[in-house]
Amino acid sequence: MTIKAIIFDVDGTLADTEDGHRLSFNKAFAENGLDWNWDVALYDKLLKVTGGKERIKYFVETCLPDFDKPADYDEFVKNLHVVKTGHYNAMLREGGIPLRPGIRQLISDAHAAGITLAIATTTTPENVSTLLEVGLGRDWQKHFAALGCGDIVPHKKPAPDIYFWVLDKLGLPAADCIALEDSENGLRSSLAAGIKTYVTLNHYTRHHDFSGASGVFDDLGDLAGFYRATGLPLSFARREPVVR
Ligand code: XBP
Ligand code: MG
Repeated sequence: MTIKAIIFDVDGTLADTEDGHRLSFNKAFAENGLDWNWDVALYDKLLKVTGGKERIKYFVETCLPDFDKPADYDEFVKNLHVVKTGHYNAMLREGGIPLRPGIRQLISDAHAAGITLAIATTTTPENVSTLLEVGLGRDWQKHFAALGCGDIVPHKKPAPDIYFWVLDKLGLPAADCIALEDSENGLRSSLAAGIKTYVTLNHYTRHHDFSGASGVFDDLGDLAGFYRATGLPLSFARREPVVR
């Protein structure tokens, strides 16, 4: 199999973003006079549901059965999510959420080798562009041939919709691509689209079931090992200074 494209998940994969999301949700709740507070343990459970708006509704349904829903509940949730996204983007712009080890080098090595790169994520396009502008520079979009984000598809991960959308945009069969994910929902989504998938772990997903993954890594700090495991036609020439 010659890998023609790498499709990247975003949250938890390109960067360890979920605590940034969690703190931003809490700021939005406080700003709207809600005494809701998502700590790490609760957020770990709520991450079962992908999508920030869907996650808020899941929280209300499962934790606040007596919550007096406002007349236009959808609008209420949408507004909370807009406020949350504002806080999250401010956190990104302050440089608070760097790319994970090896990600920048992998993107630059693969792009230079002519491998097509794409994004398949549940989060919003705004969150992706701010994260990657900070992490890769203003011209970050030059690296990616397709950006599959958030509400562009009717069903979020673990449904395969976002990966089918990206494959269609790339005009490539699943067999020519690999995906990089961090969570069980993400892996189920990419596998359901028929895409060979590698996983990098984080503290929210370490306990997830990664059956079906072609490889599971703590992170991409050892890019040479990742290139060997995936068969990516890339030679790893360390260019980033090794921080001792
Ligand atoms: C992870 C998600 C997202 C984020 C929050 O997305 O499920 O919902 O948790 O971002 P990924 P939003 O597919 O990149 O792992 O509030 O913008 O949804
Ligand atoms: Mg993810």
